Amino acid sequence: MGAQDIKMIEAFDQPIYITRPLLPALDLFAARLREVWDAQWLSNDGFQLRCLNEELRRVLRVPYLSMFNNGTVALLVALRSLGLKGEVITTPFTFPATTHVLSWSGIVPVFCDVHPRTLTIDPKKIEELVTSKTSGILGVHVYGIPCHVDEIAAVARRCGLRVIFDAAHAFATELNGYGIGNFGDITMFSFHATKLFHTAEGGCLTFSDPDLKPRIDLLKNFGITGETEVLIPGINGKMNELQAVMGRLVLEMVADERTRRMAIEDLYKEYLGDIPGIEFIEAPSDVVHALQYFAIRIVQAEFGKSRDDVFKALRKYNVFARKYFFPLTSDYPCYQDLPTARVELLPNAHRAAREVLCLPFYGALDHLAVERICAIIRSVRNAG
Ligand code: T4K
Repeated sequence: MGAQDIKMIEAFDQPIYITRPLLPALDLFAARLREVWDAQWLSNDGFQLRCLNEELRRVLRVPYLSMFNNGTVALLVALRSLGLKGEVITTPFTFPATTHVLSWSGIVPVFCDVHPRTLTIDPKKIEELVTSKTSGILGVHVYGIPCHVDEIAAVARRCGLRVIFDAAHAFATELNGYGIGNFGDITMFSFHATKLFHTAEGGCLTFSDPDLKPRIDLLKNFGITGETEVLIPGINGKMNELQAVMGRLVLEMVADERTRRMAIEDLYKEYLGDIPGIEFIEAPSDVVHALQYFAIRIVQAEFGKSRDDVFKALRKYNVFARKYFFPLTSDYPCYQDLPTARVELLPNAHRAAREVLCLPFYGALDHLAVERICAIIRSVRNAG
């Protein structure tokens, strides 16, 4: 498609969003709800939750798992369960939740630049940020691309730090044949409606230390140990039975959704692959990747136009691509005065935040729509 063809591309009648949630057939949902009604049990370690817990433990291939009402509260509990305090080294290229949970826990976020290719926390730059106050590292498997887990483990061992991974984007990701939830001390998964696997809102923590299980379960249930005994200041992090019902039905749809997303990913690569200045963010070959987002980088010097030019053009055609993650969390007014938030210390993260764009990506996305989205992107390059 050439420059002259831009006029021929029509805007979409309906908005095309970055994602649409998987929704089970309503009659199946109603039938499962009947079980909940019959049991008259809506929350607090119910039957549906226990079933989902076991099903997810098998899918994620982890020894221990604890379900939560959302991923953010799960992260708060992860920090508390490991007793993290002082400073935690983390990435600014993430959703607000990752940085905010540190702040909510009275911990100072220490921003570390990201690796230029994987966009995850750069393991080579972590050690120089360690001080006597550092208690941990909080990495993000951004877009489902795994952090450099071995190098991070080595730094953590040398410096006596705990490691938490935010795997909000990395459901069922595998690294070297292991479920991604097996690395670090604790991993958090988000089950928000926008995630490939979801429970409308929800999340979980995975870990391999059996001693963490009772502690995490206690922390997410107010610290209650008995009818008349409360041991520690816990919070309400419990997933309810309606969320668990949704999750059990959505889980049955995940394999098919992954197949559909693979086909869409192939189409994007076919239609965009030859455009100078468009780069794909590829998972390494030893990774079974999440298929959560389809993110591209637009390198202005080669493409001729900026990421924001493409973003605005897509909006005109009713396509709601997203700039995950612009701005960096280190640029939020609440964090920008921290010593490690200085722009010159985070060059790779700033470049990524300027260049990335997440395109619509979900199984029900029509293949002709993908073709049209790619034609719009191509037309931006060709436009004068
Ligand atoms: N760590 C990381 C790295 C994360 O990315 C996230 C969440 C978290 C931690 C925290 O986990 P949770 O506490 O959320 O479990 C969305 C999600 O709300 C958020 O969960 C997610 N990351 C983030 C990357 O994306 P927004 O503000 O972009 O959502 P919103 O409402 O603009 O939705 C995006 C599009 O999805 C909409 O334009 C249309 C579509 N959509 C959305 C919803 C909610 C639907 O079609 N149906 C829906 O029900 O944050």
